[in-house]
Amino acid sequence: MDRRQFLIGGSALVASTALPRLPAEAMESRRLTAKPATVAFFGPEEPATPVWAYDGAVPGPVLRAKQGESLKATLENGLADPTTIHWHGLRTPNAMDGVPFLTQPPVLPGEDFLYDIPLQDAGTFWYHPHVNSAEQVGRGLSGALVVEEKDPPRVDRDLVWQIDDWRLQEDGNLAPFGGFHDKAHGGRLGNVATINGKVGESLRVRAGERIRLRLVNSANARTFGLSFGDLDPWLMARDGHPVEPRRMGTGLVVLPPGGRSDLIIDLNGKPADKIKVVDSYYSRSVYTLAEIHYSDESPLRRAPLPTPNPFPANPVALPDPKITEIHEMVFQGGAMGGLRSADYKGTEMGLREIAQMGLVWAVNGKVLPPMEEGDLGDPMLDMKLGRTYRLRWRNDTAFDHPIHMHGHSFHLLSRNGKNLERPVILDTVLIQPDQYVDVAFVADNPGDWALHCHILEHAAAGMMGFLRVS
Ligand SMILES: [Cu+2]
Repeated sequence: MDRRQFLIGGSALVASTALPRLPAEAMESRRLTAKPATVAFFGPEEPATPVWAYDGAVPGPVLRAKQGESLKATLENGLADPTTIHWHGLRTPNAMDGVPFLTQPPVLPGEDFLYDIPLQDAGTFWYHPHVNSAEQVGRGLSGALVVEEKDPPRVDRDLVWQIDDWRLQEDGNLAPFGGFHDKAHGGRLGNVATINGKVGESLRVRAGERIRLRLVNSANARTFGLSFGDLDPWLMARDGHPVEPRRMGTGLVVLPPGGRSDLIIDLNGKPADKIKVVDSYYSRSVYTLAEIHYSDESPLRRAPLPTPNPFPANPVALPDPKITEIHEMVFQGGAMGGLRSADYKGTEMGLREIAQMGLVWAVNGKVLPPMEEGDLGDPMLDMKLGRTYRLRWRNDTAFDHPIHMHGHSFHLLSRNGKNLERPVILDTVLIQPDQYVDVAFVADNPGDWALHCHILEHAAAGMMGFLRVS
């Protein structure tokens, strides 16, 4: 029934102009069950894909909680393998960080584990296993985590796009995991991209709407570089942390694996317009990731909305600018990287010998041991609680590396020695070949914290170590 037929002849509903206050979500206290499931990426006519999923869905449920409250989630392991959950981007107590052997024993099949995390920061985060991550995340175990501000910015709708890619075979199965080629090159790049587990997402919008779009890249290895036609989105936050709002224009919204961006998009087009969202990060494979379709409805409001206010800052400590000592970490190795040999547990070894152990990357001339039981190696850096540290991460390889630090968010200061015009706080920074970045942070969270490349095949092949704060 179209209720508009009851409007008095010649009348139209008055366009609403005020932005609504979205209802606050209740604090999450829930179970998350990791277990096998199947999904039909291309509909019921095509072969289904066996996946591993939280609560039977790919991606897992969007968890919503409020800043200042606690996230309580019990992981129930219904897999045949041990697992954990890492809460990517949250500055958690060390015991809640989900890194096997470093911060907790892995959760064995049939067992469960309660994660109880005070939420200091608002923003867009995500969760995924940290055990055999390349396979467990690659098979579908991941979900978005939204921590709402105490007084959320007003928008008409608050949406999550969890972006992923999959390496699918024609029979519907995921291609086998663990290939050495992926480890030594750009990681496991997929052949099918999805948004919220769907191929060919089509977002219905109404002219005049203002939406907040939370982008999460949960792919193992693919960086996405998105453009939104002439929508000219506002970039509002990266990795959960607010930035000074700025128009993206025709610039790409770049999301490395593990990275997030919050956009505000004012849908200033006309009813029935269509917009293509294009991924062009890799110039050799440019494709349409999604479409945005305006409905035929009359515009929700007539006048454009003003510039959005910046989101409130999170309580991240400011690094002490007087600290100038730089700790350099040079990432080396991989295919075409020119590394001939490196130290492994005190012995200099040729790259071929190292590769026989499934390892192919090194940091400062050392191959980091796989972080397994009783074989964690030494911290890459010992830090004193409360002090500011400046790290320089240098990419001396032929591939991109999105470097991710646990337990802290860092200030990105410069790229290749050039200070950033606009400061950003991140937990994952994309470093391209022959680039280096300087980051700084206050080591204010005690414990052993993983530091690794978020191309998960790289992390599995020696690009994962840890920092100690004590
Ligand atoms: Cu890497």
